[in-house]
Amino acid sequence: MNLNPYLDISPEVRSALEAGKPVVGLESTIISHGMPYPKNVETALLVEQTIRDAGATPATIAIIGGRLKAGLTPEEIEYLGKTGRGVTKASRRDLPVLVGRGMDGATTVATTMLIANMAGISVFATGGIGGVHRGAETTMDISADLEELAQTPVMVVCAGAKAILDLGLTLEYLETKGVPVIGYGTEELPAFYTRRSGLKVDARSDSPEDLAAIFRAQRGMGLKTGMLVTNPIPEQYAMDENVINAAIDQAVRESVEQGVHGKDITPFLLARVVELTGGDSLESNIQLVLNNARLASKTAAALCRA
Ligand code: PSU
Ligand code: MN
Repeated sequence: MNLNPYLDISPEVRSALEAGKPVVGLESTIISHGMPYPKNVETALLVEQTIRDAGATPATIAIIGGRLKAGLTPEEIEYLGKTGRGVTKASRRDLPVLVGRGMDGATTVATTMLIANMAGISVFATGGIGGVHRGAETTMDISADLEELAQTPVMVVCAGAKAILDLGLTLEYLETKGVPVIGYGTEELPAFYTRRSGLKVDARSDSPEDLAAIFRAQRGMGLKTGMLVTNPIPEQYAMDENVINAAIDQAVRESVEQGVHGKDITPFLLARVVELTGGDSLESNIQLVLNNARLASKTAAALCRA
Protein backbone atom coordinates (compact mmCIF):
# COMPACT_ATOMS: atom_id res chain seq x y z
CA MET A 1 0.00 0.00 0.00
CA ASN A 2 0.99 3.61 -0.64
CA LEU A 3 3.60 3.18 -3.30
CA ASN A 4 2.94 6.73 -4.40
CA PRO A 5 6.05 8.78 -3.59
CA TYR A 6 4.02 12.01 -3.30
CA LEU A 7 1.51 10.70 -0.76
CA ASP A 8 1.69 10.72 3.06
CA ILE A 9 -0.90 8.65 4.92
CA SER A 10 -1.16 9.57 8.61
CA PRO A 11 -0.31 6.80 11.11
CA GLU A 12 -3.92 6.60 12.34
CA VAL A 13 -5.34 6.30 8.82
CA ARG A 14 -2.65 3.86 7.76
CA SER A 15 -3.27 1.49 10.65
CA ALA A 16 -7.06 1.57 10.03
CA LEU A 17 -6.55 0.77 6.34
CA GLU A 18 -4.08 -2.02 7.05
CA ALA A 19 -6.47 -3.56 9.59
CA GLY A 20 -9.34 -3.45 7.06
CA LYS A 21 -11.28 -0.99 9.23
CA PRO A 22 -13.64 1.68 7.83
CA VAL A 23 -12.09 4.99 6.78
CA VAL A 24 -13.98 8.07 5.57
CA GLY A 25 -12.23 10.69 3.43
CA LEU A 26 -13.01 14.40 3.88
CA GLU A 27 -12.23 17.39 1.65
CA SER A 28 -10.52 20.61 2.71
CA THR A 29 -11.86 23.25 0.29
CA ILE A 30 -15.04 23.15 2.36
CA ILE A 31 -12.82 24.28 5.28
CA SER A 32 -10.84 27.01 3.48
CA HIS A 33 -13.40 28.28 0.97
CA GLY A 34 -16.76 26.78 1.96
CA MET A 35 -17.38 28.25 5.43
CA PRO A 36 -16.16 31.28 7.43
CA TYR A 37 -13.57 31.04 10.22
CA PRO A 38 -13.82 29.86 13.00
CA LYS A 39 -17.01 27.84 12.22
CA ASN A 40 -15.11 26.06 9.44
CA VAL A 41 -12.49 24.68 11.84
CA GLU A 42 -15.05 23.81 14.53
CA THR A 43 -17.10 21.98 11.89
CA ALA A 44 -14.12 20.12 10.44
CA LEU A 45 -13.14 18.84 13.89
CA LEU A 46 -16.75 17.98 14.76
CA VAL A 47 -17.12 16.02 11.50
CA GLU A 48 -13.98 14.03 12.38
CA GLN A 49 -15.38 13.35 15.86
CA THR A 50 -18.74 12.27 14.41
CA ILE A 51 -16.95 9.75 12.19
CA ARG A 52 -14.96 8.41 15.14
CA ASP A 53 -18.17 8.11 17.21
CA ALA A 54 -19.66 6.07 14.38
CA GLY A 55 -16.73 3.65 14.58
CA ALA A 56 -14.77 4.79 11.52
CA THR A 57 -11.51 6.72 11.05
CA PRO A 58 -11.61 10.18 9.43
CA ALA A 59 -9.02 11.09 6.78
CA THR A 60 -9.13 14.80 6.01
CA ILE A 61 -7.25 15.37 2.76
CA ALA A 62 -5.15 18.38 1.66
CA ILE A 63 -1.78 19.33 0.17
CA ILE A 64 0.76 20.57 2.71
CA GLY A 65 4.22 21.70 1.65
CA GLY A 66 3.72 19.96 -1.69
CA ARG A 67 2.87 16.59 -0.06
CA LEU A 68 -0.50 14.91 -0.71
CA LYS A 69 -1.88 14.22 2.77
CA ALA A 70 -4.49 11.64 3.76
CA GLY A 71 -5.14 12.43 7.43
CA LEU A 72 -4.39 15.87 8.89
CA THR A 73 -3.44 17.00 12.39
CA PRO A 74 -5.80 19.41 14.21
CA GLU A 75 -3.08 22.07 13.77
CA GLU A 76 -3.12 21.57 10.00
CA ILE A 77 -6.93 21.88 9.98
CA GLU A 78 -6.70 25.09 12.04
CA TYR A 79 -4.11 26.48 9.61
CA LEU A 80 -6.28 25.78 6.53
CA GLY A 81 -9.37 27.25 8.21
CA LYS A 82 -7.65 30.36 9.50
CA THR A 83 -5.87 31.08 6.21
CA GLY A 84 -9.18 30.56 4.39
CA ARG A 85 -9.21 31.88 0.85
CA GLY A 86 -5.49 32.61 1.20
CA VAL A 87 -4.89 28.88 0.64
CA THR A 88 -4.97 27.76 -3.00
CA LYS A 89 -8.17 25.97 -3.92
CA ALA A 90 -6.73 22.88 -5.54
CA SER A 91 -8.64 21.10 -8.24
CA ARG A 92 -7.06 18.45 -10.51
CA ARG A 93 -5.16 20.83 -12.76
CA ASP A 94 -3.60 22.69 -9.82
CA LEU A 95 -1.81 19.62 -8.41
CA PRO A 96 1.33 19.72 -10.59
CA VAL A 97 2.08 23.37 -9.75
CA LEU A 98 1.45 22.95 -6.01
CA VAL A 99 3.38 19.70 -5.68
CA GLY A 100 6.17 20.78 -8.03
CA ARG A 101 6.74 23.92 -5.98
CA GLY A 102 6.15 22.48 -2.52
CA MET A 103 3.08 24.61 -1.84
CA ASP A 104 -0.14 24.16 0.19
CA GLY A 105 -3.58 23.51 -1.26
CA ALA A 106 -7.10 22.80 -0.08
CA THR A 107 -8.60 19.91 -2.02
CA THR A 108 -11.92 20.12 -3.86
CA VAL A 109 -14.17 17.10 -4.33
CA ALA A 110 -12.17 16.22 -7.47
CA THR A 111 -8.72 16.17 -5.85
CA THR A 112 -10.02 14.64 -2.63
CA MET A 113 -11.37 11.71 -4.67
CA LEU A 114 -8.09 11.42 -6.53
CA ILE A 115 -5.97 11.36 -3.36
CA ALA A 116 -8.44 9.11 -1.49
CA ASN A 117 -8.17 6.61 -4.33
CA MET A 118 -4.35 6.74 -4.23
CA ALA A 119 -4.51 6.03 -0.50
CA GLY A 120 -6.99 3.15 -0.83
CA ILE A 121 -9.92 5.06 0.71
CA SER A 122 -13.26 4.18 -0.95
CA VAL A 123 -15.79 6.43 0.77
CA PHE A 124 -15.72 10.22 1.06
CA ALA A 125 -18.23 12.53 2.78
CA THR A 126 -18.83 16.20 2.04
CA GLY A 127 -21.56 18.83 1.77
CA GLY A 128 -22.16 19.57 -1.89
CA ILE A 129 -20.34 18.80 -5.13
CA GLY A 130 -19.46 21.16 -7.93
CA GLY A 131 -21.43 20.74 -11.15
CA VAL A 132 -22.69 22.40 -14.30
CA HIS A 133 -23.13 26.11 -13.61
CA ARG A 134 -26.19 28.06 -14.66
CA GLY A 135 -25.45 29.53 -18.08
CA ALA A 136 -22.87 26.83 -18.86
CA GLU A 137 -24.25 26.63 -22.41
CA THR A 138 -22.34 29.87 -23.03
CA THR A 139 -19.64 29.92 -20.29
CA MET A 140 -18.75 26.19 -20.46
CA ASP A 141 -18.29 26.33 -16.68
CA ILE A 142 -18.50 22.70 -15.63
CA SER A 143 -16.75 21.64 -12.42
CA ALA A 144 -13.82 19.23 -12.64
CA ASP A 145 -15.67 17.33 -9.87
CA LEU A 146 -17.90 15.79 -12.55
CA GLU A 147 -14.94 14.60 -14.63
CA GLU A 148 -13.41 13.07 -11.54
CA LEU A 149 -16.63 11.22 -10.77
CA ALA A 150 -16.40 9.91 -14.33
CA GLN A 151 -12.96 8.38 -13.85
CA THR A 152 -12.12 7.72 -10.18
CA PRO A 153 -13.75 4.82 -8.30
CA VAL A 154 -14.65 6.54 -5.02
CA MET A 155 -18.10 6.86 -3.44
CA VAL A 156 -19.00 10.49 -2.64
CA VAL A 157 -21.71 11.04 -0.04
CA CYS A 158 -23.19 14.54 -0.36
CA ALA A 159 -26.48 16.41 0.13
CA GLY A 160 -26.95 16.88 -3.61
CA ALA A 161 -25.84 20.09 -5.23
CA LYS A 162 -26.65 23.70 -4.47
CA ALA A 163 -29.05 25.54 -6.71
CA ILE A 164 -26.16 27.92 -7.51
CA LEU A 165 -25.74 25.24 -10.22
CA ASP A 166 -28.03 24.03 -12.95
CA LEU A 167 -29.13 20.81 -11.27
CA GLY A 168 -30.84 19.38 -14.35
CA LEU A 169 -27.75 19.82 -16.53
CA THR A 170 -25.57 18.42 -13.74
CA LEU A 171 -27.65 15.22 -13.72
CA GLU A 172 -27.50 15.00 -17.52
CA TYR A 173 -23.73 15.31 -17.46
CA LEU A 174 -23.39 12.58 -14.83
CA GLU A 175 -25.66 10.33 -16.87
CA THR A 176 -23.51 10.84 -19.98
CA LYS A 177 -20.38 10.00 -17.98
CA GLY A 178 -21.90 6.80 -16.56
CA VAL A 179 -21.94 7.89 -12.92
CA PRO A 180 -24.64 6.27 -10.76
CA VAL A 181 -26.54 8.92 -8.77
CA ILE A 182 -28.28 7.28 -5.83
CA GLY A 183 -30.87 9.01 -3.65
CA TYR A 184 -30.68 7.91 -0.02
CA GLY A 185 -34.26 7.29 1.07
CA THR A 186 -35.53 9.31 -1.88
CA GLU A 187 -36.20 9.16 -5.61
CA GLU A 188 -35.49 12.87 -5.95
CA LEU A 189 -32.21 14.71 -6.14
CA PRO A 190 -31.86 16.71 -2.91
CA ALA A 191 -30.91 20.37 -3.44
CA PHE A 192 -28.50 20.79 -0.52
CA TYR A 193 -30.41 23.30 1.68
CA THR A 194 -33.71 21.71 0.74
CA ARG A 195 -34.75 18.07 0.44
CA ARG A 196 -36.30 18.28 -3.00
CA SER A 197 -35.48 19.52 -6.49
CA GLY A 198 -38.22 17.93 -8.56
CA LEU A 199 -35.52 16.00 -10.48
CA LYS A 200 -35.29 12.20 -10.44
CA VAL A 201 -32.14 10.37 -9.42
CA ASP A 202 -30.96 7.19 -11.04
CA ALA A 203 -32.01 4.87 -8.20
CA ARG A 204 -33.11 4.99 -4.59
CA SER A 205 -31.33 3.19 -1.77
CA ASP A 206 -32.53 2.67 1.79
CA SER A 207 -29.56 1.14 3.59
CA PRO A 208 -25.77 1.38 3.92
CA GLU A 209 -25.56 -2.33 3.07
CA ASP A 210 -27.34 -1.71 -0.23
CA LEU A 211 -25.03 1.24 -1.02
CA ALA A 212 -22.04 -1.00 -0.27
CA ALA A 213 -23.42 -3.77 -2.52
CA ILE A 214 -23.89 -1.32 -5.42
CA PHE A 215 -20.38 0.09 -5.01
CA ARG A 216 -18.86 -3.38 -4.73
CA ALA A 217 -20.63 -4.48 -7.92
CA GLN A 218 -19.38 -1.41 -9.76
CA ARG A 219 -15.81 -2.02 -8.64
CA GLY A 220 -16.07 -5.77 -9.18
CA MET A 221 -17.06 -5.28 -12.80
CA GLY A 222 -13.96 -3.15 -13.29
CA LEU A 223 -15.92 0.06 -13.92
CA LYS A 224 -13.69 2.99 -13.11
CA THR A 225 -16.45 5.49 -12.45
CA GLY A 226 -17.20 7.00 -9.07
CA MET A 227 -20.60 6.84 -7.41
CA LEU A 228 -22.64 9.74 -6.07
CA VAL A 229 -24.84 9.21 -3.02
CA THR A 230 -27.21 12.11 -2.42
CA ASN A 231 -28.49 12.25 1.14
CA PRO A 232 -31.22 14.82 1.88
CA ILE A 233 -30.66 17.34 4.68
CA PRO A 234 -32.58 16.28 7.83
CA GLU A 235 -36.08 17.78 7.74
CA GLN A 236 -35.61 19.95 10.84
CA TYR A 237 -32.58 21.74 9.34
CA ALA A 238 -33.96 22.23 5.81
CA MET A 239 -34.38 25.84 4.72
CA ASP A 240 -37.39 27.63 3.35
CA GLU A 241 -37.16 27.21 -0.41
CA ASN A 242 -38.18 30.80 -1.17
CA VAL A 243 -35.65 32.32 1.22
CA ILE A 244 -32.72 30.28 -0.04
CA ASN A 245 -33.63 30.60 -3.72
CA ALA A 246 -33.91 34.40 -3.45
CA ALA A 247 -30.43 34.53 -1.87
CA ILE A 248 -28.99 32.24 -4.56
CA ASP A 249 -30.56 34.24 -7.39
CA GLN A 250 -29.12 37.46 -5.99
CA ALA A 251 -25.66 35.91 -5.51
CA VAL A 252 -25.65 34.59 -9.10
CA ARG A 253 -26.75 38.01 -10.42
CA GLU A 254 -23.94 39.72 -8.53
CA SER A 255 -21.36 37.25 -9.82
CA VAL A 256 -22.38 38.08 -13.40
CA GLU A 257 -22.38 41.85 -12.74
CA GLN A 258 -18.95 41.70 -11.10
CA GLY A 259 -17.50 39.46 -13.80
CA VAL A 260 -16.42 36.75 -11.36
CA HIS A 261 -15.22 33.72 -13.29
CA GLY A 262 -13.19 30.50 -13.27
CA LYS A 263 -12.35 28.89 -9.94
CA ASP A 264 -13.47 32.01 -8.02
CA ILE A 265 -17.15 31.62 -8.89
CA THR A 266 -18.06 28.79 -6.51
CA PRO A 267 -16.34 30.33 -3.42
CA PHE A 268 -17.89 33.73 -4.29
CA LEU A 269 -21.39 32.26 -4.47
CA LEU A 270 -20.96 30.17 -1.31
CA ALA A 271 -19.80 33.20 0.70
CA ARG A 272 -22.54 35.50 -0.67
CA VAL A 273 -25.28 32.99 0.15
CA VAL A 274 -24.05 32.77 3.75
CA GLU A 275 -23.99 36.59 4.02
CA LEU A 276 -27.43 37.03 2.48
CA THR A 277 -29.13 34.45 4.70
CA GLY A 278 -27.34 35.37 7.92
CA GLY A 279 -26.35 32.39 10.04
CA ASP A 280 -29.26 30.19 8.92
CA SER A 281 -27.71 28.68 5.84
CA LEU A 282 -24.43 28.06 7.67
CA GLU A 283 -26.18 26.07 10.39
CA SER A 284 -28.02 24.01 7.75
CA ASN A 285 -24.73 23.46 5.94
CA ILE A 286 -23.03 22.16 9.10
CA GLN A 287 -25.89 19.82 9.95
CA LEU A 288 -26.06 18.26 6.50
CA VAL A 289 -22.31 17.59 6.51
CA LEU A 290 -22.62 15.80 9.88
CA ASN A 291 -25.53 13.79 8.49
CA ASN A 292 -23.44 12.76 5.48
CA ALA A 293 -20.49 11.84 7.71
CA ARG A 294 -22.72 9.43 9.65
CA LEU A 295 -24.06 7.75 6.50
CA ALA A 296 -20.56 7.52 5.00
CA SER A 297 -19.24 5.90 8.21
CA LYS A 298 -21.97 3.25 8.16
CA THR A 299 -21.44 2.61 4.46
CA ALA A 300 -17.65 2.32 4.85
CA ALA A 301 -18.27 -0.19 7.65
CA ALA A 302 -20.66 -2.19 5.44
CA LEU A 303 -18.01 -2.24 2.67
CA CYS A 304 -15.42 -3.59 5.12
CA ARG A 305 -17.75 -6.41 6.20
CA ALA A 306 -18.09 -7.71 2.67
N1 PSU B 1 -20.35 23.31 -3.06
C1 PSU B 1 -20.67 23.51 -1.78
N2 PSU B 1 -19.69 23.65 -0.86
C2 PSU B 1 -18.36 23.62 -1.21
C3 PSU B 1 -18.02 23.40 -2.59
C4 PSU B 1 -19.04 23.26 -3.48
O1 PSU B 1 -21.85 23.54 -1.47
O2 PSU B 1 -17.48 23.77 -0.33
C5 PSU B 1 -16.57 23.31 -2.98
C6 PSU B 1 -16.13 21.84 -3.06
O3 PSU B 1 -14.78 21.75 -2.65
C7 PSU B 1 -16.24 21.54 -4.55
C8 PSU B 1 -15.78 22.85 -5.13
O4 PSU B 1 -15.45 20.46 -4.97
O5 PSU B 1 -16.38 23.84 -4.30
C9 PSU B 1 -16.20 23.01 -6.58
O6 PSU B 1 -15.57 24.11 -7.14
P1 PSU B 1 -15.62 24.33 -8.74
O7 PSU B 1 -17.07 24.62 -9.03
O8 PSU B 1 -14.73 25.50 -8.99
O9 PSU B 1 -15.14 23.07 -9.36
MN1 MN C 1 -15.69 26.14 -12.75
